[in-house]
Amino acid sequence: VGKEPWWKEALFYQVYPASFKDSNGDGWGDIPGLVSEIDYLHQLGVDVVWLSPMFESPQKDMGYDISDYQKVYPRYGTLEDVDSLIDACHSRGMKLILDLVVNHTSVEHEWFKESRSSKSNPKRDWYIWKPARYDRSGNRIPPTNWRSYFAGPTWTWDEQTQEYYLHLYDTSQPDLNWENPECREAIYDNAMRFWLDRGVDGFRIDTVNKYSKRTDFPDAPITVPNSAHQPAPEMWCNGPRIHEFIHEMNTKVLQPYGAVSVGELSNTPLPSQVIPYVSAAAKELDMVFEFSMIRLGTGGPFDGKYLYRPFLLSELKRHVSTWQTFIESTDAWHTVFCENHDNGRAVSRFGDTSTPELWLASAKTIALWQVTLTGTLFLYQGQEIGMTNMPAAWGIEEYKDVESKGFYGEAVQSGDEKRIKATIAGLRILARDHARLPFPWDDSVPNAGFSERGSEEPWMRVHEGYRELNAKRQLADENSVLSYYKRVLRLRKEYSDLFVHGAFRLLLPEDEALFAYVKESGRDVRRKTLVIMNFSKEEQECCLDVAEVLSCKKEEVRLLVDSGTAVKGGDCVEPAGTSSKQSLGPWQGKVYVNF
Ligand code: ISL
Repeated sequence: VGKEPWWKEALFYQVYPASFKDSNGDGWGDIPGLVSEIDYLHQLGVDVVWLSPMFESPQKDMGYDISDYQKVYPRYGTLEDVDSLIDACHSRGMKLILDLVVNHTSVEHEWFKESRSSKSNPKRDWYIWKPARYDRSGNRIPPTNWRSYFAGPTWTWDEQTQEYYLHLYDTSQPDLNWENPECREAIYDNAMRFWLDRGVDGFRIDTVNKYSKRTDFPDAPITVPNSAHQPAPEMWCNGPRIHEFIHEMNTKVLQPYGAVSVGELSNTPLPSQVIPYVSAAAKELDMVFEFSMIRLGTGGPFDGKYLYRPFLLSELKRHVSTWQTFIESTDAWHTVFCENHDNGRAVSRFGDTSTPELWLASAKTIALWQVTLTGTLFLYQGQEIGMTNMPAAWGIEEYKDVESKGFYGEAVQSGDEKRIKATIAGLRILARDHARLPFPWDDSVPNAGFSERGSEEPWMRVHEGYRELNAKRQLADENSVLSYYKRVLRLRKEYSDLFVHGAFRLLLPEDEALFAYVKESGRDVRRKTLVIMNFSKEEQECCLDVAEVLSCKKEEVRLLVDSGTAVKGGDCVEPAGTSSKQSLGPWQGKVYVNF
């Protein structure tokens, strides 16, 4: 579509380095391992690899706690390995983006070590330090009552300098002080220009809406009774200077390098709040991740995140529709994703894993759903083979994530048996750990091709379903989830005016089994597509008259995709001419076009 930026139609693929491919048998994935599988990604149709943090880190939050922006965590490799990765991508016409984590560093970062060394250190003001308060009985209490994301207060006391430092996440992740201009310059130089100069093409920007905090540091209103620490995102999300800061980052770094950017916008649920970040005219970010859809089923992000709340398909559709249409009549752009390293697997959350047939059908329909939505599409490693959550029988000790442990620990501390049970049940669906299991490359014993034979235990246990569910097997099977992804990803590009750019209209909003929408081309309003998917395990009758919805004659309707048809090679395009009544089998999806 004319002079659209390249990244609108590009396929992005997130690699979580610890879990992708281990080349040296130490039980952790690494960059040489990723390089060795770059053709796998290329053949899938990936245009841009987004690599989650591979920087030096004590790994309290799997690399989102960085102790040196310019060093590679030794288990992941070396700077030279990153150079090889850049070459491997560029020589295939692909790009590489890194994770930019600059809301906070690790406590092990030199900047923080200096900052905490004394009140008069020149870097003292690079982090957020505050004196204690005292309650009526004279006990020391933190400067505010804010609760952190991973449980507990957002403040940690420093004995040596007798002040508290702020951390929205783990106590080992102190927040940088973006109010300090020197600190901002150091971030741009150290964490951004350094990598852009080496040839990296841009960044996924972590927690991009949290740099500007309220500087009067008020207490949050009490919304969780009997708790010392209160949810307080309004004190630090979308804060007073946030747009100024991001605009500065854009004009000083992103724009001069032509770097692509996608910002992570949690706790920003309103389109009116999101638009300023992604409006092209604002010159802040190219794209953002918005979380309403992916947060379905979770409780509040603070105290109750893992208290699972079942949801209806109509709710899911409402969120999708809101975010599909919010960019219309603006110059903003949107992303499409249903997985990342912070969420349970899509097929376990939105699909059905109760039988192998339902797993296969629902994984394909999730693929069809994602590839037919407007925006830039992001896949997370393993989504393309329909990876599932860890087996329900695995014990709580398999959950290694700092957030899982924080919420579970808090439940245990409460001594409330019901809450402990509910938290475990919630973790089984929602925990961030599920997406972090080693990638099953093949059926080799013991590590599914993730690590060499006879090597160290992988840092997380391999899913025992790997003999059936692995990439090698799916590559050889044209009816696999992987083969299906490849085909529908090709169609997404071929008909990008409809699938990547089309105007979305939800049909049957109240239907709790069928997910149907029509999309219209901006190039030629007569070109339309209808997507109908059965999001249930029962057969469904659909009352839509396909020709009428597509505003064409019955003979002009073509069935472009039918996820229920076993494909015998070639493309899945079949001529149709269709009756008005549609019947869809369990998790079957169909796409019709009128040309
Ligand atoms: O609900 C949340 C956490 O419970 C989110 O809103 C969270 O703030 C958001 O997903 C931020 O995540 C990112 O930064 C974190 C890191 O742990 C995540 O892995 C990363 O994606 C801190 O760096």
